[in-house]
Amino acid sequence: MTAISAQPYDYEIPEHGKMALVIIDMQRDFLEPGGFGDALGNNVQLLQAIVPTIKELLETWRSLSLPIIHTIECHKPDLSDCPPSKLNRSKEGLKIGDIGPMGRILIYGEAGNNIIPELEPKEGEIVILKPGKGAFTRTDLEAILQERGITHLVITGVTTEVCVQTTMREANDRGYECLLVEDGTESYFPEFKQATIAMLWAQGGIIGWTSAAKSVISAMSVG
Ligand code: TIU
Repeated sequence: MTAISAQPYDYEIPEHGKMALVIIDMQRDFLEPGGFGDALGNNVQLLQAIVPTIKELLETWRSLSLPIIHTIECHKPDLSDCPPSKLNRSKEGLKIGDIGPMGRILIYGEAGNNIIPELEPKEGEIVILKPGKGAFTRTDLEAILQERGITHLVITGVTTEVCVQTTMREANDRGYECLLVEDGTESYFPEFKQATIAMLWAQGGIIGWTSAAKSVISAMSVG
């Protein structure tokens, strides 16, 4: 067994097949102009920086035949899975379900809802469609992890303090050992990203670990 150099201390790599790469919501809706992130008033360009890093992690997992999980934040066309508490958050701009330049905002199957081409899932990789921020909420993720014996999650994606942090907290409460890749996650608010990283591993790793992608990749290559 080897370990990844991480904060607040090393993260031990489990036996082969038990550690999944989780890529959260790397969709056009969050990374490109005209999507959901843009409609909420954010500078979506900020999220582009992590694409090559996640791609490198993805290629590492693929080369080692390890489990890969992609998530997509999306809703049904009739919005029956989008409660008013989510639909009515923003008072300005396009809302979920409205027609934007890449199709209906945050609706499954629309062009803007797809994962960006650079990180497109391959056959055999798990894709979780999630209506909430957390990837365990109203999805089959927990059942899939249990069925496959996955115990460790290396987490990437957007945005750090919203869907990424919520998912990591949900996972930790369910008993999964989680490591967030610091340069594999991004926020529209750099200060929120930094605060999230610090709060996840404070108090002796209260929610889990964080590490740099190069530390993850080098440990995987050795192991
Ligand atoms: N708005 C924002 O920061 N995030 C989301 O709405 N969803 C995700 O984080 N994926």
